[in-house]
Amino acid sequence: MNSYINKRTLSLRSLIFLLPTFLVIPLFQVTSAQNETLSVAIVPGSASPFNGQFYVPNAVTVSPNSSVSWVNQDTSSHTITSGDFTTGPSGQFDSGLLNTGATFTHQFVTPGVYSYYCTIFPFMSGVVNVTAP
Ligand SMILES: [Cu+2]
Repeated sequence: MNSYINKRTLSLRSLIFLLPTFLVIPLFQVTSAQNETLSVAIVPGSASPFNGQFYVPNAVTVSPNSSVSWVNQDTSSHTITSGDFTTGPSGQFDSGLLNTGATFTHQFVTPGVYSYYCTIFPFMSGVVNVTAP
C-alpha cells in the first residue's frame, strides 16, 4: 500500500515538472526565431567623415518580424533614415533626430534589402537585409 502511494505521488510530481517544460520550450523557440532584436551602435566620433566607422555593424541580416535597435553612442545627434543620400528618404522608417544615448527601434516584417543613412551626416550609411521566411 505504501509503495503504491509513493509511485502515484512520483508520477504526479514528474507530470507537474515535465508538462511546463514541454509547453514552454517550443513557445520560446518560436518567438525568439521570428522576433529577434539586433543592436547597431552609432559609434563615438560618427559626426566626422574621417571616423572610419559610423553604424556598427553597418550591414545586418535578420529574419522577418525581427527588430533592429540603433543606439546613439556619439556626442552628436544622428538619424536612421531609410533610403540613401543620392535619392533621399524612401519613407519606410525614420528615427528623426536621435540624441546622445537615445535608442530607435524598427521592426522589419517584409523580406528585402533596406538601405538607410543619416540625413545630418550623409556619409553615414548602412543596410538591413531581411531574409525570406
Ligand atoms: Cu549621423
